[in-house]
Amino acid sequence: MDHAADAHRTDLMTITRFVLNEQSKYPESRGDFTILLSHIVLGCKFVCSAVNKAGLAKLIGLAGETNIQGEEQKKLDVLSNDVFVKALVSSGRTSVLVSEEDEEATFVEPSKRGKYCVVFDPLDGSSNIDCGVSIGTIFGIYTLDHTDEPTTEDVLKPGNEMVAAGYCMYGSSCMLVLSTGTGVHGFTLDPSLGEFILTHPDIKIPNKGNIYSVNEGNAQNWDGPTTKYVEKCKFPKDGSPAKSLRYVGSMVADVHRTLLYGGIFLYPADKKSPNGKLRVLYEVFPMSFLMEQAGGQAFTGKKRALDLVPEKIHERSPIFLGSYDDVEEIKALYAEEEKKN
Ligand code: AFP
Repeated sequence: MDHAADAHRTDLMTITRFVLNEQSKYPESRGDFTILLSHIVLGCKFVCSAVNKAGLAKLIGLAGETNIQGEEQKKLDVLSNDVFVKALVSSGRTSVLVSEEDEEATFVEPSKRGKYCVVFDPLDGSSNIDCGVSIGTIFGIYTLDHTDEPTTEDVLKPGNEMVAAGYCMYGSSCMLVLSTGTGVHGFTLDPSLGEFILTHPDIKIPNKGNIYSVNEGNAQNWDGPTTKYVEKCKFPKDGSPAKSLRYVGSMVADVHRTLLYGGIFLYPADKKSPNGKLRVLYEVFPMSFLMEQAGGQAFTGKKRALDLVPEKIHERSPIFLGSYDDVEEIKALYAEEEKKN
């Protein structure tokens, strides 16, 4: 047995150690955020294990219910939602929860309330479950000004007021990507230890990328700027090479690749869906927060995505996010269009 190697293996930056280190920078901190995060981490580990076992456990399949979006819910969606709601409530650090799977916000009973609100999509990309493609959990965290009588207004805040955001991707490895407002850090689950280990410190998105990611099947319904932008990606007139197209159809996977390799992810408005498809609170905001923290940008077609103020908890918005210079190009096309009108 190589004891020296084993000893070295224990000097790992686990996610808990990382967050405790961050916490020590704020002497007034009482550890509430660390506790909340440890419950989110537990939820992610649980869902990861369920996703890995899905085929074996025959969890795959329809649960026979439809969610508020009118989509058929899969068993794993139901399970993941239950897991996260229970984990968040039992943390004793939350007051309001908004989940993609629940029509109404959940208000935590007074004895278990804490100062945080969590918005989340427990299992995003669930139409990919049956074919084993990467799926994930997305979350964003707000701080409440009070805990006496929380209302939905407490989560209808712009994304720039989020204190933390992240996602966990259940793919070839299980990876949790987190930002508490001081950069973006990636942790990979070591299944033998059951711990998330810091493997991608301080992720920075390249300023420009050579990949664009969009559902081109919707092209006939796009507006002018999106059509022009994608045309430029395929037939650049400035002599630069054409961009490659990559699209999984699972936001966590598409955004994760964009964050690591650079480029742009687009879910624009179209004639059929004038507000796009993706949800502001638990898809657009957390991913935009991460992109900005990594040095990229996130734009709605009208404004900086994090400046949106949602009016409904399940509101949608078009979104263009990724490398700074790539998003700059689409912003210029929308600005041109606005000048014409
Ligand atoms: P599902 O959860 O229904 O698979 O939707 C996934 C998603 O919300 C997001 O993860 C993808 O980026 C986007 O929808 C894909 O949408 P299209 O199938 O319309 O391209």
